[in-house]
Amino acid sequence: MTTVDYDTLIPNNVDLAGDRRLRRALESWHPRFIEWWKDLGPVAFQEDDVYLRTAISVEQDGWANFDYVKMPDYRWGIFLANQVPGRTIGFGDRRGDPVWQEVPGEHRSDLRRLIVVQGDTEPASVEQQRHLCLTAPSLYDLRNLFQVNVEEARHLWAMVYLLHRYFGREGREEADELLLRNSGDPDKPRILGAFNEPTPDWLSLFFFTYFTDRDGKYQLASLKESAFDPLSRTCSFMLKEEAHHMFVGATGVGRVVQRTVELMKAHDTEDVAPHGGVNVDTLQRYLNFHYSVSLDLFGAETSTNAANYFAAGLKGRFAEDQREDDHQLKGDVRAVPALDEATGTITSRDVASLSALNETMREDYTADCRKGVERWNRALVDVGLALTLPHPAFHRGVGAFRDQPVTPDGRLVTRAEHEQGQREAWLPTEADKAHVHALMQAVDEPGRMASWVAPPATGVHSKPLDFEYVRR
Ligand code: BYC
Ligand code: FE
Ligand code: FE
Repeated sequence: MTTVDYDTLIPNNVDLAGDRRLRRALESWHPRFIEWWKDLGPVAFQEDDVYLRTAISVEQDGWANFDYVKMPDYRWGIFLANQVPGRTIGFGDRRGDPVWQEVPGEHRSDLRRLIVVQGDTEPASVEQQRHLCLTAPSLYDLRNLFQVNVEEARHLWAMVYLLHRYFGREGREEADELLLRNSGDPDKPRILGAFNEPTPDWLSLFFFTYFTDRDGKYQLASLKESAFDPLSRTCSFMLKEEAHHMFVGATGVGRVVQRTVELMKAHDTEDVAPHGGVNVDTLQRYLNFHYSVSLDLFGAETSTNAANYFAAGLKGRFAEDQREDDHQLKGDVRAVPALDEATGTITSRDVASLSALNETMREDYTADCRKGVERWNRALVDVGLALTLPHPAFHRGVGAFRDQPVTPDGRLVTRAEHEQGQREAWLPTEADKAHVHALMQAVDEPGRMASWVAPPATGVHSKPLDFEYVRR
């Protein structure tokens, strides 16, 4: 068990008090972080009381405290899950060796890169979502948005701690850069594609937290396997918070679906847009967009980076210890999807399993995504409709299918056909966006919901639904 120091500027269980240099480095980063939060965090409500959860411990029970807090006063802390005594490396060439408490010189730049990429996504998502507080469909949703935002900012702290503590001057410089790149900035964009896309409305937010935060779940889970123990312990604790972000997405989309079905039945029509709802075909197009850009986040089907990270013990697979193979994969082969240029068809080819680890993770992710879609479809059965995940080759910007004219059901078509489908049927149309935009009217009366979304099943932390989750 590790003790939590909650009295200092930066709550932590990493004994900052005992490391003066590190503490001072982080304390000098702190005001820049606050400045960033005020400049690029939520555009309003910064001085209002929000009913938030704050991490206070890493134990199973009672790890979080719920209370009103003004966001700039949120206690962003540094928490590592408890050290597992005698932990050994679970995969790769060094499987069975003791894990590392310091960074081995030969893996310094790879580990730094992984931590920087991870760290870059966290503040990026806060930036993407900064305008949404003006149009929340309820106070309950507004509070959930802020909860996700403060925790993503805490995830930034988690990565900045690792950079400051283990990577010297270079690490401190990278930590500064994490505040200087900004989502969608033409000169200094965020590193990964999906984190430069705008999140212009709440429907996008619900799909983003379902699909893109779920990439976070898979990436963090694979970094949790790392031989670099502080990274492993950091990610382990982050995953606890991540569950709520995906909950916001899964229940958010579910509530929109539920409302759509109610309106369809009440008005006996598939077109619920005139009645203040979102049509199922619009939902499908939003789903197509967010799923496909999230698939890109896993990288190319074959990657020597991924193979090297695995062999070196830096990044494992999802649930590595539950897999029944040798955890080294030397000489193993598997099929990955491929484009056969000669025949113009989607096929597969055999490659070394080690180089296909991005694809392995993407498949695990897809199976997980499908579960939520099936749950949403249970509500849609009543009206004879269903949502589906598009084919993985659809609308891709990374890997074998990059910029290829593939339909959502996985057919390679002509460029002209593709362009038309993309504009009119497969991705959110201008009309979809205009309608969704028009629905985005803030509702700030406790307990009331916007027209396009059903109420959640329960409130937050056993508070009633009409609790004043955000107090102006
Ligand atoms: N956009 O060899 P490849 C989260 C680059 S989300 C732009 O396949 P690799 C969160 C790639 O960098 C989780 N560029 O790449 C969610 C490489 O560049 P270089 C975030 C891309 O290394 C919601 C080149 O293309 N965490 O936490 O095998 C809210 C060749 O690609 C993209 C992580 O990602 C892209 N989408 O795999 C808040 C974990 N994809 O080297 C937070 C850490 C690839 O040729 N990151 N490229 O210059 C990684 O493990 C790996 O970097 C990746 C890429 C899986 C992302
Ligand atoms: Fe995160
Ligand atoms: Fe998240």
